[in-house]
Amino acid sequence: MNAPFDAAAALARKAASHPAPDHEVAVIGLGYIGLPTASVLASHGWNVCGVDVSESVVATVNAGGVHIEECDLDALVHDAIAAGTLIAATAVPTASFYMIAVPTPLGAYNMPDISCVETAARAIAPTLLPGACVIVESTSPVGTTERVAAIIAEMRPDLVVPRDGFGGDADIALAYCPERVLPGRIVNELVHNDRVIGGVTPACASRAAVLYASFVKGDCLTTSARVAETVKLVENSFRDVNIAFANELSMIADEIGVDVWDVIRLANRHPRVNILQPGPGVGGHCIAVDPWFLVASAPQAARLVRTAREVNDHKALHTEAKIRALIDAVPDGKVALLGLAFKPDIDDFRESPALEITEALAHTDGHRLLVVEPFAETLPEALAATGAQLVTLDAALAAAEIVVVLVDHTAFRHLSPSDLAGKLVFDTRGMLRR
Ligand code: SAJ
Repeated sequence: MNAPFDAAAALARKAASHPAPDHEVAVIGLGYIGLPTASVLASHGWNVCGVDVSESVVATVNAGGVHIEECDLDALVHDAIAAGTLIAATAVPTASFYMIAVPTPLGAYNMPDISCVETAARAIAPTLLPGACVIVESTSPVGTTERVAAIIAEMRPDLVVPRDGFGGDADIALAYCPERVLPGRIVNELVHNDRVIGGVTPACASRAAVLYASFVKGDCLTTSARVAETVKLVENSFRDVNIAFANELSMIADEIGVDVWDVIRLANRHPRVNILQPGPGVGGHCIAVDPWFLVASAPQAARLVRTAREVNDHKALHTEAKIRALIDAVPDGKVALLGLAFKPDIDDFRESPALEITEALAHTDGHRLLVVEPFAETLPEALAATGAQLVTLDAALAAAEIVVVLVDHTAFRHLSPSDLAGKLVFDTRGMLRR
């Protein structure tokens, strides 16, 4: 009896039977995920080329520097460049493994924009040798890996490109493996988190798993590309829905006149209840964005996910209205706004509800605003000409009649009721209760 055909082994044989490519791994996109991943791979024995459209990013990385703030990243990049295992370039080289880690922003009407992934696929296609493996890491709507396969198939009719349900002898592998790391802990979580690796075929998943198994200490779990795409969107939607519950509770509590922090603290003493924390809204480039990709994938069915997004977006407007009521209660009083970042102890202001609220208030009352943000050296562009001032915490507390906690940065957590005596205080994060 013949042994069953092993497509993954056949792919590996194809890769070995061709001349060695320029690089073992090409990482397309040197941003928050691509650069840490490229340098972690380079520190695990791979010969890596990081590719970016920005010449200044490429120059910075080739000089051993970083253009983003992330714990442990600078040393990792510096060492990999010095060792010669990592280089950066603007053109895609021939490689054994290609990893696409480019942005997938929200376009008009909250629809995902995957044009950067499509552009990356078009740049990779001409360089592919038989045996190569292309992996998409960018958070993507369901079906994106199949779209990448279609682009490659169209541009490279000489290659047998795998497709869903195809069990035969493909020339390349295509897979989806979502990043799931927390900003501030990226380098650590890249290595220690479990990974979900979805292949267009099972052989594609096995081939991609070879790359991840070389540096991941968590489990590498293989599945189909569509499941892996859905898993990523579900993870961030789960968090968004749960934060929306906490935010909705805070608005219900306002209406019925109870303290939401007391309600959550006491409800969480139930052994199977774990309510998250309300805040001024939800920010960042993941939780506030990715659920829309799930909605776009199944608009009629994704009712709860859509509503959670709307509740969390509405919470920022609700918070702004409550601050305006305080501003109106103290005519001409100065207002200290503590924090602009999207979450504590981070210098990232993307989709930040604190920034959105501050901008809205600055439109009408800029001259009354004293902004305190330890992670900013100057005010963001949108606040620059509004009359709002960036000041130290001490200066803000000395001058302000109203104090609003928008972000619970560690630098604010020592504040006690006596520091705020005589002022109107609005703590959107429950920081002063902890
Ligand atoms: N927030 C609350 N209440 C809470 C928890 C968070 O209001 O109880 C707010 C935060 O202040 C912030 C927003 O939610 O504005 C998002 O913060 P986060 O810490 O939940 O998430 P991110 O955006 O820093 O990272 C998330 C993570 N996903 C999950 O926790 C499911 C991370 O693992 C993902 O890799 C990342 O998104 C991503 O890139 O998708």
